[in-house]
Amino acid sequence: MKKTIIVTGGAGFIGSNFIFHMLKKYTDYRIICLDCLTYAGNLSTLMPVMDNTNFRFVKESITDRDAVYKLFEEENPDIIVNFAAESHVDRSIHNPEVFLDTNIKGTAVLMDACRKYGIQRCHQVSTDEVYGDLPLDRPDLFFTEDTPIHTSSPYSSSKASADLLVLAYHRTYNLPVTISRCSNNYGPYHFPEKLIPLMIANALNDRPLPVYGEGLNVRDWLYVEDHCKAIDLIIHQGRIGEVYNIGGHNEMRNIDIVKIICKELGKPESLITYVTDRKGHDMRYAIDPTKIHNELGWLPETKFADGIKKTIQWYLDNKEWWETIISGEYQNYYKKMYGNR
Ligand code: NAD
Ligand code: TDX
Repeated sequence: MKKTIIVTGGAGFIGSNFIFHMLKKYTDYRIICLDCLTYAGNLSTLMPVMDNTNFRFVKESITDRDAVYKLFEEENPDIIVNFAAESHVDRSIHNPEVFLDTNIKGTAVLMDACRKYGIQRCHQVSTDEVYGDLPLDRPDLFFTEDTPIHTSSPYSSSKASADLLVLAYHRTYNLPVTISRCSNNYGPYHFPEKLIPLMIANALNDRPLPVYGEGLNVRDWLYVEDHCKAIDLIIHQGRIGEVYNIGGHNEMRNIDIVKIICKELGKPESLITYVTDRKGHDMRYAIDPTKIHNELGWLPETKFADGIKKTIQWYLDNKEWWETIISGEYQNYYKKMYGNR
């Protein structure tokens, strides 16, 4: 059945991949991207779908109540999927405030709109970081949906606050919500401030590869398309009021990721430079995806060995996309973050 879906944050990494997935799979759905185009939002990413008559782009902030209400009045959406967020942990350590505004207050505005105008499903895209971290010497431990919230950074605290609000709106106002908590994504259109695209871009430019601390921190990597497919399943078949963890049991140490990138690009490991560690750096993330597998039949399809090759090839084929980004304001960011590290 035809649906209208508002996708917030759709000019960013995962949101744009989700829009591509949905427009391709559901040719009768109307998809509206609501994005205020922060430094992380990129309209050029959405160019391939701009002329699609089932797609509309709206440049507004999720924190702007009037703009959000107006959009709900215009579009009468069936579903909203909230990707819009400040998403970079390092930036949250330098400047937490915007994380609170966007990630918490913005989420509340969207849910108020859902209450006021009605909605079939309000889906919150959350993160495994709300569970805090796991020790390196306990490989038997994983995050389940019942793992207590225990955050480390202003970023993860803001995401956890949003999750709590979403669940409160469900219990208090009966809002039909779902939440997904995914592990680290990688793939096309990943902003080059994050580990994998930053290392690819630096390696291609023969610049140092800044590994925090000793590079032993572990992340659980998932190809972005697999995340998008999981959200697609949850918004159509997930149980209202439920949280679903998403992850593919693909734990890797940062240093090993960087070495793989060097190898794939034929660059020397001597580019690797160990720099001062991130403050409060989480040691290990590891998702137990049993619930989404058992209830919705979801399983990741892309193996890391294939996904990282595809991703690197995408960055080689789309140099203009990331070179434009790193030639602008990004230079100041890079100096501030890595200059004296
Ligand atoms: P991103 O930083 O690439 O994109 C965020 C997008 O949100 C940008 O297009 C930006 O312009 C937009 N945005 C920011 N503030 C906004 C506002 N006030 N109003 C409207 N739009 C706004 O982020 P991403 O990596 O694509 O992450 C998307 C979501 O997924 C986030 O909620 C993040 O917490 C979550 N998540 C990310 C990962 C990951 O590995 N990247 C993993 C798990 C969960
Ligand atoms: O230059 C770097 N050097 C480095 O060693 C960068 C940018 C990162 N790192 C390390 C820090 C982390 O241990 O690599 C790991 C991954 O870092 P990020 O790419 O910044 O991701 P992370 O902090 O794990 O958070 C990501 O996954 C969960 C996303 O950015 C979040 O939005 C998501 O919620």
